[in-house]
Amino acid sequence: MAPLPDPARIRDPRLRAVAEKVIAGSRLEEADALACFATGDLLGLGAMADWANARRNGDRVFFSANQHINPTNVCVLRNTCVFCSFARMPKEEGAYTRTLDEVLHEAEQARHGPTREFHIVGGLHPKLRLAYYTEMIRELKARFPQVHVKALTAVEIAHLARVERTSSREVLQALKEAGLTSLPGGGAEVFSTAVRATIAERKLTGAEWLRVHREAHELGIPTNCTMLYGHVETAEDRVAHLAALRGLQDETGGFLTYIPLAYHPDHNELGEELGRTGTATTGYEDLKNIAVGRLFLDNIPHVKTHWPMVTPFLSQIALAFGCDDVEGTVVYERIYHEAGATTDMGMPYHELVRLIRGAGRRPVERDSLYQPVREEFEDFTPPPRGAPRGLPVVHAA
Ligand code: V47
Repeated sequence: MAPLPDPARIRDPRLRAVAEKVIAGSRLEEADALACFATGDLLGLGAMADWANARRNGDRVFFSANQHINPTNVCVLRNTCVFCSFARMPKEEGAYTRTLDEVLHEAEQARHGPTREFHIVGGLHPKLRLAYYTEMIRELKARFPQVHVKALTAVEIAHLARVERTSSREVLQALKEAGLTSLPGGGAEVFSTAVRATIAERKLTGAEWLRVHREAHELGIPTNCTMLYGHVETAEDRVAHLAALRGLQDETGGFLTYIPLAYHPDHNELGEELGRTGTATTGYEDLKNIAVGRLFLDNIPHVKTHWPMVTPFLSQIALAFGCDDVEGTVVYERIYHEAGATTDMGMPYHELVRLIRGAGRRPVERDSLYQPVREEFEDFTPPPRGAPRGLPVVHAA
């Protein structure tokens, strides 16, 4: 267990009252979260979040052997989600839509790796029907029965419901019957109506995003949750967003992990408007978002760092700032690389183990439901130099 944060050693006096609550296990108020976002005492904040995480998760850090698959980048919101660099109009250069065989082929390419999760998200294609996705999930489960399928954001679920002229609950039910395990947390962005009007005008509202997740939880489908930060949102917007996530979790208990997503400004309209390139957020902001997430979301079991966005280096540091969950092997990441991320497309399995161990933590390979898959790495030998990067490496089960 990390050493207890001593309120007397926290430099920012406004954080001392927060530290007392954290130690007592009392829930933080929105004003506490605002004080955390406002502080310059990053190490004091980190010590509190590290302690809160250690109390819950000990020194275990979870990761998954997963493969991201993006079946299409064609999206009806292409011109209105101004922060996104991934989406294309149907006839625009670079637009693609995979056939089912192509998706299966992409999954087969990583078959030699120990994949335990397919993470499937994409654009809102105007013509793709629900059957395309149910068939995809059925075929993947038939060929890879041990692999969990985490697929389709709340935004895609609501879009499919519109295409099919049915309810989002019906869509979720059909996907569950096909073999869906859980939903990823994308599409939440920031729930504030004013922010959404600026960055994602025609996307479903925050209330609708929460409704789809509530429905999933009621159907026994656990989900993840996210917040996109580092664009035009204020600290108040962030805290209101976190409060809404915490409120739903109080009702349903269906969220597995919270992932703060750092905005990337390259090749999108918003980045141009803001005059930013490269990295929009700073390491300070990235670590604060992890720490505040851990402290405020006292009812969500895990907080995940998305290394393709914030780099493996910062993800490793995040493990001392309240984070117990690292994005997995990924294999081939497209969404953030379109937006300027300079990280590798995927991370070999042994590098994830090394990254977690290097932070003095205990790696635990998990499945999509956070059940441990592998905790012993004594016999673990990294692959020979020159092994392909971005593809998971074969290891003993
Ligand atoms: O909703 C899009 C974000 C999300 C940009 O559930 C951008 O385990 C930064 O939600 N800069 C989709 N972010 C990805 C997502 C996710 C990622 C990893 C793990 C999980 C999980 C979920 O990507 C979108 C949006 O918030 N995004 N464009 C951009 N330019």
